[in-house]
Parts: sequence; C-alpha cells; structure tokens
Amino acid sequence: MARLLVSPSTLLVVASVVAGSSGCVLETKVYDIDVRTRLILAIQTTIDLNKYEISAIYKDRVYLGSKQVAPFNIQQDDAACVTQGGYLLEIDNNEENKFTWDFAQRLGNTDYVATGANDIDQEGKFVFYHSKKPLPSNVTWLPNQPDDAGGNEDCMVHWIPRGGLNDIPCNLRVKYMCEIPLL
Ligand SMILES: [Ca+2]
Ligand SMILES: [Ca+2]
Repeated sequence: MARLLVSPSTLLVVASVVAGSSGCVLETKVYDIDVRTRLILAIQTTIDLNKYEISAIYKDRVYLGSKQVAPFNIQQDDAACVTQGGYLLEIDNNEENKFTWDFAQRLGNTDYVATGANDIDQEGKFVFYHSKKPLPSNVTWLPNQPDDAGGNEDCMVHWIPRGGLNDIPCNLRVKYMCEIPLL
C-alpha cells in the first residue's frame, strides 16, 4: 500500500493496489486529515519558537510562555499574542488554572507569569484584557489574594514560588502566557 499526502491542509489520499479475481486494480480513497494532524500543522505554521515555549495541547488550544523576562506591558504583550494567533491567557476555570500553572512553573527564570486578567479600570473587578469578559468568580486565587498590596496591584499572575494566582503591579518584570485556540 502506498500513502501520499497530497495537501498539507485538508485531505489525505490513500492509494491501494488490490489483488482481485480479475487482476490488480488501483483503488484510491480520500479522507479528512484527523483533528490532531490539523492541530499540529496549525502549530507548526503559526508559532514563533524563538520567542515562545509551547505547551501540550489542552482542549483544542495550546499555551505559549514567553522566553524573555521583561517589564509586563499588557497592551503590547496581548498584541504579541495576537500575532501568534491568540491572546493573553484567560483562565476560565480551575482546570485551566491548574493546566496553565503546571506549564508556567516549567518556564523557569521568573517568579511571575502574567495572564490577561486585571482590575486596572475598576479596583477589585478583574476582567480579561482581550475579551473584556469578567474573570469567573470560582477561579481560585492564593489565600489572601488578590490583596492590591500598596494600592498598586492590578495584574493577575501565576506566582511561581507560591504555586497560585496573585495580583502584582502591572509593570513588574515577568514572563507572560498566551492562549492560542487551534480550531
Ligand atoms: Ca488591584
Ligand atoms: Ca497581591
């Protein structure tokens, strides 16, 4: 059996030589490439691997961790995520919280990995920078966080040494995480 990938985006053509009572015939069948293959192709064509670490696939998306530690700039860093096909991390529930924490703590070289959640516009009301949706109230922060320490903590991060979510000043040196939907 010979297999030929004729298109990188949509179709897989399988050609088979089938021996039958009337001799050999050539059969061809066309299949959709499976979802996983499409995801892998999407990742390979989109992500700048010089700038980002890439997570495993989680629920039809991947996460990117910036490699460089730099002062967080929520507007510029979200725009950088957009160039990769996504947006600054939006943690919708504690399962996603756990998955992105596991990835964040592997990035190394920083205490903070920034998300897109912030209460810049209204103190105590955390929203996602990109979608403008509210941070769900059931997402679990570290104990006694967010505390708006010094009256100056408006950006939500994975706090690596403490193992959970904290609010910190929005201009601290961090890595940041992008969320990239693949479908
Ligand atoms: Ca705050
Ligand atoms: Ca805090």
